[in-house]
Amino acid sequence: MTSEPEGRASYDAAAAQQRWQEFWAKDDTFAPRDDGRRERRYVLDMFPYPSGDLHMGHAEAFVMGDIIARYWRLKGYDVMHPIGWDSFGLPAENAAIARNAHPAEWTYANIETQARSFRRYGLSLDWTRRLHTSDPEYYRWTQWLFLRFYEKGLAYRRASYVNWCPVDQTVLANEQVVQGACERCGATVTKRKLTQWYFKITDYAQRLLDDMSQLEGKWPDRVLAMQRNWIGRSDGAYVDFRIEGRDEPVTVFTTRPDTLFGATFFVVAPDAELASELVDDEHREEFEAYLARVKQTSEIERQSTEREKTGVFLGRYATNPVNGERLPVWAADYVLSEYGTGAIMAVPAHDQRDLDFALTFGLPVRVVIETGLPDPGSSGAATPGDGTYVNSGPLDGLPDTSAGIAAICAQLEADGLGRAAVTYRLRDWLLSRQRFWGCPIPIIHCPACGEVPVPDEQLPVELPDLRGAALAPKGVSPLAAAEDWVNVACPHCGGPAKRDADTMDTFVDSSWYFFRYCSPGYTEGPFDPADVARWMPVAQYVGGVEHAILHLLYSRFFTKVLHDLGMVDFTEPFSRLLNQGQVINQGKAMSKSLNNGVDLGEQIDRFGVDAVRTTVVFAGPPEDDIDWADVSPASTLRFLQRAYRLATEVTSAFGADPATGDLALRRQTHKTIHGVTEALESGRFNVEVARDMELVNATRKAIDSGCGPADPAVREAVEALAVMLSVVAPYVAEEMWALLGHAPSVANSTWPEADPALLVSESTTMVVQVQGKVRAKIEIPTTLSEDDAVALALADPGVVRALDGRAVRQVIARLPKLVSIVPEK
Ligand code: ANZ
Ligand code: ZN
Repeated sequence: MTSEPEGRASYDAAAAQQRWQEFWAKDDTFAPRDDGRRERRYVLDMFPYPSGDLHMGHAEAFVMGDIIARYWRLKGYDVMHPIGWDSFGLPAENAAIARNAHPAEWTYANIETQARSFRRYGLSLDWTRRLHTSDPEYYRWTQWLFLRFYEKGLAYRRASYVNWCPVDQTVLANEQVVQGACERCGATVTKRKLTQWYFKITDYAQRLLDDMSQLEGKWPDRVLAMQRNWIGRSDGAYVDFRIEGRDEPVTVFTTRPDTLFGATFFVVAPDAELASELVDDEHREEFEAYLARVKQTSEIERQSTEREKTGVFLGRYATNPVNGERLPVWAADYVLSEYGTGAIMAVPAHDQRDLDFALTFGLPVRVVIETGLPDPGSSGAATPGDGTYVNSGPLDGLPDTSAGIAAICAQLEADGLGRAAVTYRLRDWLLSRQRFWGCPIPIIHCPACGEVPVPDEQLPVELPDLRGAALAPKGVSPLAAAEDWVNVACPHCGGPAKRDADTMDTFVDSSWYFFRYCSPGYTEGPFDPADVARWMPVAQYVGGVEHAILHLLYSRFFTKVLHDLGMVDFTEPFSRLLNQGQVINQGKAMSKSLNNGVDLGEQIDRFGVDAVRTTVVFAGPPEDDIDWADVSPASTLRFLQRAYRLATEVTSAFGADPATGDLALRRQTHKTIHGVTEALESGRFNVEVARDMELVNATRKAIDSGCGPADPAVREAVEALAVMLSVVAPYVAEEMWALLGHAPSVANSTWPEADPALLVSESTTMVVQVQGKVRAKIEIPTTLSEDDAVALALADPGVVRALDGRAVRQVIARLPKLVSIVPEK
């Protein structure tokens, strides 16, 4: 398309944005009615963090949710599409330290900036439900929920080695350690032994797996796969080993109990209590030195198969329960303290990690499964697969692994030496943080009574007013140093006690916010169960794949606990999930160092909100990444201007009957409605834009060289366009709607319906047979009458030749596809 001719009407994006933002705000256009007259649907965008102004990533994520919300509203659903902020967290605290301010100042200023930008971006949000997790009236309920978890034994404290970020001076969950580094600041993470709070999510491991059946086909497959891997169910057995000189047996977890006869040594995690307990005096010094090194090593490194194996002999022996063999006990860091039981039987012939270790330290390798592959001891390659049992006592001769496992488990069980078992990779959720800007943990530590929950009626435990240097990281929570705040009377005995000075991981705040949206002002609980029952589960959740694991897993866990508390009657919070792609530039993620950032505000200033939104949507399916170097907001803007101009040209009267209009254009209009509806239903939002473009072109042609602007078919086309476009480009659509004579707003109109009669294709190929042989193929209008069709067939030269002067005895017409002619003999 060429550029716009001078002097034609065009829409003023900035003025339209101003006008309609004001209208939508005043009219509360996007607040749900909640009157039960329409089916309810809850559309949720992932919780924004107030890090700064909106960026291109937000532009993509939020337009996808907005399309769904607007489309459903037009389809007649009562849509709830709320907004709020996940407003606790470290960046605010670090900014506050740097500026000698309170984290709230930075946080709430950023929220205001983002809120303005969300409004400008034309999102159909319900602002009446707005919440912030750092508001005391919100975190009161985060604390209340914590206490319910605590009462159920699902929140508990224990000492263990935890990931420690030396820069942020706080513990990190395993999930927040990325390749051995702190997810936030990049510092190398080390281990510290600390007493921390955990949520017992492991109690829900199996349900988190099982309930995924509800999400199959509704969540992206890759997200389900990531959840499944993270939970990591492993089927195997526990086997008890005697350790010489120790009364208690030590249990190992193995997925291959059938290789028990091939165990040649025994390994415990160096950082497990057991290792320090087992090591004899002769090896203690060496062991302590090794343990110190292990603590500097991240769990990811420890699991790397590339790394050379390290370890220390502990001077002790275990006894193989099935054959009484003496197995040397080692400590080695490839065994993790927090998985299984923290101890293993090593079967080097059939486990690569064990083989690498055996070859490094000269330990024996014994094959107990003959696989036909080269001997592991000499090849260096373990043979983990199926084969024939050898050297395995009662297992010898069994046909396969599952028979072997069943047999050995039965025997172990009969002898009281083991049992079939399931373990999970999933660990309990470490939720305490030694930082200020988070939700305080509502527990009081009393020297006499121990842990005492803060009584419900004393919630919220509000943060004290600390700012600037008082927040600087010092290894313990800044709250611990706030004397006035931390020292309290024990609610139980009245004696001097101290508040728990840690705050909660912000993932706790965001694990239940979607419930609060259903009744944001509720004061009797975190939410009104009746409101939640009406609106939830969320019909459509939209957000980035970076939340594929933790946020979703934690939200699913919270939902199940709320279910068990009798507060909700469903077990999965999000019925459908859409992961939008990312916006990149010149093939790479946008970054300061590459200087390839695209500023959303600047794009909007240049092209207007509608053009930016439409460009994002048109670039490809929502799941795909968009390279901003490959798209053209300028040409998108020209398309929107062409659409707008159509609305300025319609001259037929408001309400003119389209049935009297141009048939070809009507067909195009209804084909477009049909195609766009299908595209939106199947999440191919880019296709809607392409179809709308075709209809704009067809309407243009109809006005310029066809039926002209007064034809009611033109009005019908432009009205349909305005409604359809409104989900993507709401401002220009509102302008068009007004130009067409409608009262505001197009958001309150209804989605157009395609007339099936206008969807049949306009022409088709009719086959003409003479005596069963095809003699002609004729292009005919699908609506051609039978008489006309038969006349056309009989006049066709090929048919005339085939008849060769014979009279016609019979004509069978199956229109519009076939006319079959039977001549006289
Ligand atoms: C003996 C054996 C023989 C094993 C064999 C495997 C193959 P997944 O599948 O990941 O659950 N293991 C158990 N606890 C461990 C820990 N704390 N740290 C490191 N490794 C541990 O892995 C289970 C297998 O990993 C277990 O089965 C154990 O090695 C090892 F031919 O036991 B196996
Ligand atoms: Zn007390």
